[in-house]
Amino acid sequence: MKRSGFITIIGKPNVGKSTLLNTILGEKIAIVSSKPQTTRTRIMGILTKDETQFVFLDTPGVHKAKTRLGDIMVKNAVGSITGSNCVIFMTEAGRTPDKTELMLIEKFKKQRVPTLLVINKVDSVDKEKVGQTIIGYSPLMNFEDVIPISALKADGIDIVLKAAERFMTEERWFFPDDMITDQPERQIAAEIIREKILRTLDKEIPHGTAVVIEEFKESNSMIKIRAEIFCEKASHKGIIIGKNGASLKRIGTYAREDMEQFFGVQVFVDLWVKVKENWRDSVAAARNFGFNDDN
Ligand SMILES: Nc1nc2c(ncn2[C@@H]2O[C@H](COP(=O)(O)OP(=O)(O)OP(=O)(O)O)[C@@H](O)[C@H]2O)c(=O)[nH]1
Ligand SMILES: [Mg+2]
Repeated sequence: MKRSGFITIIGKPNVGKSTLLNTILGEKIAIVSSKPQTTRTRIMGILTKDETQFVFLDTPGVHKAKTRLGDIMVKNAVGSITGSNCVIFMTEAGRTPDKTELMLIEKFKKQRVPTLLVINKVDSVDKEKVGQTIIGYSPLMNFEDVIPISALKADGIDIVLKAAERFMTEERWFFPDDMITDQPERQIAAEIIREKILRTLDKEIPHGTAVVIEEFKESNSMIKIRAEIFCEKASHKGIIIGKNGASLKRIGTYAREDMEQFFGVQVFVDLWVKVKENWRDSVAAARNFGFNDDN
């Protein structure tokens, strides 16, 4: 009998949710950076193993939103709890629970969703700290399991899968067994470019950028991509482009390398930078860039 179910990965920004998703799938479908609020939309990752299909939902980090975009991100993350067979509540070793996390835990309780506490980044602190984190979080609710892991080093992943498997139900698979994500290729291309912006530039600039794929043309086993990078200020545009275009060139080169690996063909990337003042605070502009809060 086939089994399947939805597992939402949720927690504060930067704890390693997207890293976990990529490690579980063995394929990079969600972008990762050392900056908080990297993930902006819900990202579906599908793992079909033997008779079980796990449908993971990686979500934007839950934070105290300061922009309309932030509001939409948090709403989408919290909304993903509903209808999930279980939730992976992720935090990182060495941390103590804060208000945002307590709010999330209240939601898990209210929705009576089975919750696995996953404590990530155990590779970065000593064992004693991991123990303290377990003691700090465990009493907050009746967690189904408490699992220390390192998403980066792929340590503890099997235990997470085994724990989640208990909440999969007997039903037909929702997706073909060779499908790993529902993201269209254009979206993956846009996200790869955004990851390179996050990794190349400092401070607030990357957070105010959005990437729109204007052209995605496949021909003769190569893909030609033209993308527009929107930023919030004219001064940011200059920084993104850099001296003699050096910064934009670097972003394009890194993006091309990743895309060639992902798509398995030669890729040509053409990047343009535009300004759309304070778009993160405009619902209309955010919608135009593909963010909406109606799911
Ligand atoms: N040392 C260590 N670092 C990790 C681990 N997992 C993730 N990281 C790092 O933590 C940072 C954040 O990782 P992400 O996967 O982008 O975190 P996220 O929770 O998806 O963040 P948001 O999308 O902003 O909510 C990156 O620099 C990762 O390399 C881990 O197990 N150990
Ligand atoms: Mg993420």
